Amino acid sequence: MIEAPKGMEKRVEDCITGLRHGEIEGLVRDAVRAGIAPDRLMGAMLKGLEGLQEKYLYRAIGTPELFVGAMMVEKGIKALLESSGSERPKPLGRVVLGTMGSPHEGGRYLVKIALEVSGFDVCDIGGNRLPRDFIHAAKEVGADIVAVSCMVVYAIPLLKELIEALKSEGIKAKTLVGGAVMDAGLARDLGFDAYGKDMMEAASIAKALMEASGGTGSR
Ligand code: B12
Repeated sequence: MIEAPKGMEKRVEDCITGLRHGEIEGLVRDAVRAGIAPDRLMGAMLKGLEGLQEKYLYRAIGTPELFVGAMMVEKGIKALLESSGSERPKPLGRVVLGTMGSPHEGGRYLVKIALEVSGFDVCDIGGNRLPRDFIHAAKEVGADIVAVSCMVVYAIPLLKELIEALKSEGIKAKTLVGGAVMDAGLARDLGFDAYGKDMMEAASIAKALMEASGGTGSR
């Protein structure tokens, strides 16, 4: 019997919130075969990730489970792209993402997956990055958004340098920052367009930044 599309989307979502990591690829492939549109499946995986974030906030799960969930979504996206071929949804925008001045990568990974499952193309430039690395990547990919993870206080002056360098290079990409030592006030004082406290905010704020600039970033 062919399952109703809504039922399959819910199963994908529940698979992620239930952390049943062995099932995600098969479920996504079955859903594609059943004719569910890629953007609906991405939406189902995003809901799954949202569900995990909620559990995390209520301390029902810890950080390791969040990473398992993100890895499941990464596998799900890969299975979706492999099995849906040319039907790939048009990206919402291009994001350059990196960690400024330190090697921390956990938060950046979660942010990357949340952005990807929300429909963004993400160019992850890694950790221990300097302003010039962001500038180089933003020019190379034509970034709509430059997103920075800032995990240590000694990277804060580099954030200021980055904002100045983006201006002087005439790069009009929107800027988003987050990480353990950041908050909204500091982000504003440094000249960032937005601050996000976690991966889900990173995704929703990136969408809002794109909408505010008419869907094309500010390039
Ligand atoms: C794990 C860890 C490490 C690991 C990193 C391993 C790795 N491969 O990533 C290691 C051991 C390498 C490390 C090293 C150091 N660390 Co460290 N580390 C941590 C720790 C314990 C956890 C970080 C983590 O993964 N959190 C889990 C993830 C999920 O959370 P998160 O990263 O905060 O990300 C979330 C949000 O912040 C947000 N977010 C993150 N990035 C972005 C980006 C955007 C755009 C948006 C919107 C949102 C967003 O969304 C994420 C999830 O939803 C933190 C303590 C802490 N509680 O944060 C210290 C911490 C960040 N480290 C710290 C320090 C000082 C260091 C060292 C400098 C220590 C030293 N003296 O050597 C070195 C760095 C050395 C160097 N070479 O530069 C300090 C920074 C304090 C400060 N005031 O500067 C912290 C806060 C610990 C502390 N309380 O002192 N560290």
